[in-house]
Amino acid sequence: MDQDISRSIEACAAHYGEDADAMRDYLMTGQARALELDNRGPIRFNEDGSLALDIRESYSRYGFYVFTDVVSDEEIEDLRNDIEAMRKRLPVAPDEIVDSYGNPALSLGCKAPNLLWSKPLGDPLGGSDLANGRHQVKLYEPKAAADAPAASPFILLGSLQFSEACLRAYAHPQLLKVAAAINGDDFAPFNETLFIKDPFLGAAVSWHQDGDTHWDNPDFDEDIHGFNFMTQVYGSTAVNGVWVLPGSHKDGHIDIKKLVAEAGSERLPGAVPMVCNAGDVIISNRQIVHGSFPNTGYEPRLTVNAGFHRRSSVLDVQGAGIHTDVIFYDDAFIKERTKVLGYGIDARRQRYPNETQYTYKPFENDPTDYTWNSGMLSELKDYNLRDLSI
Ligand SMILES: O=C(O)CCC(=O)C(=O)O
Repeated sequence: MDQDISRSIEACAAHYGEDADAMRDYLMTGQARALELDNRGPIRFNEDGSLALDIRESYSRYGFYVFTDVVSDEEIEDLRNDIEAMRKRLPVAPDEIVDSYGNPALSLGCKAPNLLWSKPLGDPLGGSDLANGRHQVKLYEPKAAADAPAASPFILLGSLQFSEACLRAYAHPQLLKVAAAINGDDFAPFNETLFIKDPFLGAAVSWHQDGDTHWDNPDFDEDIHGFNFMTQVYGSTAVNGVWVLPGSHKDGHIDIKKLVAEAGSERLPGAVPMVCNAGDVIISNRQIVHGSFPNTGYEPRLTVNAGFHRRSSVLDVQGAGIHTDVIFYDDAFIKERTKVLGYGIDARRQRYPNETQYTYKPFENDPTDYTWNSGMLSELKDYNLRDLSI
């Protein structure tokens, strides 16, 4: 990990009052343990295209794996520039309809949920009924600086409709090969989201598991609720990153209130932070117990999240109603939702003509024209009404 975060560990501890020492110790112990795990390195495939067995096994053992140096510096620069430009076009405050230029804000008129705000260093989901109540406890909300804004951007759902760089990153061929290796050649999308953790502002996401639908499915297994790719635009640290309980993705639906009560604090024993550099991509099982503390450090984190499912987990399944209304997902619905992948592959081909593009099996005999033209982003408006929320 390239970032020296000792200053941020101190800054973070200083936000925790009488728990300062406990927090400092938790961050340092967790970071050291995370770096000892054998679950990081470049993406590797066997000659037949299958994912290297040790990677598959390590991902299965821990429930997450850090793929290093996946996204090139050039692409990271594109993402940073595009996301910065996009942020200037977000509404200037939660109830405003104009952006920082005084123009209609980017997300104006969208029917699907998109930008979520939080009070600085808050935990807006924790202990609430939001997202079917899956964030069972509220994390400590440190006090933000007196000059902090009243609210800051926290999560942006449906991100591909707002950023061509995100659309291209979505179709990264190595990542799509991993998606096929884990979820089959006919893998299906989940959703795409930005998690925004600005220094001294970014909100917490309380401990939770993402899955909602298949806990009691007789065919339940560790991969049935899919996974997220978390591309790091600035890197991820013990202070600003997501923490996980390694291996918990195999343990079914977990009573997190009980875990916290038994621990006597929100600092769950055995958890580790997902630490990595800009350009690294974490694959994280959606069933793993995970969460992030408010960003009380100096380094920003911006995660470009994109999730994928097994087709059998979503086909002819009633959705959980977390990211969209409760909807029954049939083949036509999934096909429509998958169009963004076709556009992403073509957008990427145009930007990186020398790269071998990913061939997505279900498109092979599909007559749909996935040609991408710059300026077509508006046609993706509200595409996330079809998120496959399970
Ligand atoms: O990025 C974060 O802080 C939280 C991510 C998360 O909870 C998720 O991807 O499900």
